[in-house]
Amino acid sequence: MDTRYGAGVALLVIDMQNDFAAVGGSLYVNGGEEIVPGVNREIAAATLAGSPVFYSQDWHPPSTPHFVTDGGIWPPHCVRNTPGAQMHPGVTIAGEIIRKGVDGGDGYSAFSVRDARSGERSATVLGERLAAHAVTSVVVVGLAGDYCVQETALDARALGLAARVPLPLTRFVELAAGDRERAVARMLAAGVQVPE
Ligand code: VGL
Repeated sequence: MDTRYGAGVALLVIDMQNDFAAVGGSLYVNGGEEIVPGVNREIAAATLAGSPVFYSQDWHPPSTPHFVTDGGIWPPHCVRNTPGAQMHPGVTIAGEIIRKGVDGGDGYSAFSVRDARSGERSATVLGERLAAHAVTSVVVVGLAGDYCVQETALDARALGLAARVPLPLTRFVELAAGDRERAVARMLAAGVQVPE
């Protein structure tokens, strides 16, 4: 990856959890485990250059309108305190873990959570953490490219940050055929760099 880390740049590692990244996970994203070595190299490069690394962790209650069992669209996944919610054991942890989806919100973006019932948005601590580090540019890797990675990158742009999503370091759910292309197009339109 030709990303240059250093002052003002942060690495965001999105939802590298067993339910998404491990074969057999309840919302396994095809090929999720394949990106672990590359993500670790990125974490090492960021750390070496002094860039902060932040991790998001989906952390749902057992019952949430996000799940198909309660009116949502997703199989139950990343239920707090279960093995599926734990980080993939292969991923190096070298920074703060920020939980999302904690109170029944959807938790797609690492920056903000939307309550499925009221539609109300609330911010996670990520925005303030980045501001405290004077971050102006983020690299977003992890899962999944058409959901949490995309929403995080779009929120970063909305906050005025430069954002980059290296495609080799994500994988896509592709709930519907073409979701990958649509996600890439939407990110490009928002000014996200999406290198192949
Ligand atoms: C995600 C679907 C549902 C993700 C989370 O991490 O991209 N996808 N919840």
